[in-house]
Amino acid sequence: MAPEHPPLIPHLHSITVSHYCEKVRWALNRLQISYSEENHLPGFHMFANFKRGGSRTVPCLFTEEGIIPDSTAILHWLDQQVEPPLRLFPNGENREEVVALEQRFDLQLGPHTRRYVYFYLLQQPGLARELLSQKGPANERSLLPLLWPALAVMMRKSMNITETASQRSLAKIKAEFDFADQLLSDGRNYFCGNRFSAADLTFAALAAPVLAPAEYSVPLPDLSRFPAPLKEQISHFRNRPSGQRALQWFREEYRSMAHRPPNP
Ligand SMILES: N[C@@H](CCC(=O)N[C@@H](CS)C(=O)NCC(=O)O)C(=O)O
Repeated sequence: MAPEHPPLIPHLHSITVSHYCEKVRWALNRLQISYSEENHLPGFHMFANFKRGGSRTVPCLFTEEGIIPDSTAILHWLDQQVEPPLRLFPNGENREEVVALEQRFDLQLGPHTRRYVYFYLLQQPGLARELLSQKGPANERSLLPLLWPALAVMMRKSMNITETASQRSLAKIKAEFDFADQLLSDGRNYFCGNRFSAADLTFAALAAPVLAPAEYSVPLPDLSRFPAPLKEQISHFRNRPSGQRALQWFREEYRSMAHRPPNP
């Protein structure tokens, strides 16, 4: 007998351009999990989340089993929905290392790439508004020009976006790329073991603001529109070994591996 209600597919609340949301989208696509997505503009996302009992931040995933308010917790939950050979956190000996690296990049890379790039974007309101309002409800997009001054102040305050802090963040990003280059320096294809994992996905997704990959699921502006110092740093990071690898993962590992033979 058919169930009374078909199971609900996970519903993702996102800020379209957010790299933490890209991390979750990547996992959903990779694991071939059907989902719906509700894009919001920054600031408005909170009201949408609160209305459904969710968290302040996005990504926030609404599932039949409850609300999952953090990208790492979401990745772990998604992983449990698929068969072990497809999982992003392997069950074998590399598991602890993958868990630790995923956490590390989440805390030590994600906030810094975001702050560094926003420092420049907020100086170009036209470009910033264009980038932030590519998707999302029409009312939010139409209110954006009016609310922009207040929103820009709020973003600067909540992410501590100052010149000094952005330079500190740049140093932290370089330190994480040093660490990642070092891990890859023995010629391995992935950070842990011989297959793509949550560690690789998290590094690539959260490094994306300083790599501007063509495959990012939201079209990013042409580099020629970025201010010179940001453009220079993007070229620098794109040429680092770990930057090259992250760009390769965006090209080759974004989609499902269901059609490929599982790794041993
Ligand atoms: N550790 C959290 C970080 C999420 C986060 O910082 N999300 C940002 C978007 S990139 C956000 O919602 N910012 C708006 C706010 O803090 O109100 C995660 O992994 O989900």
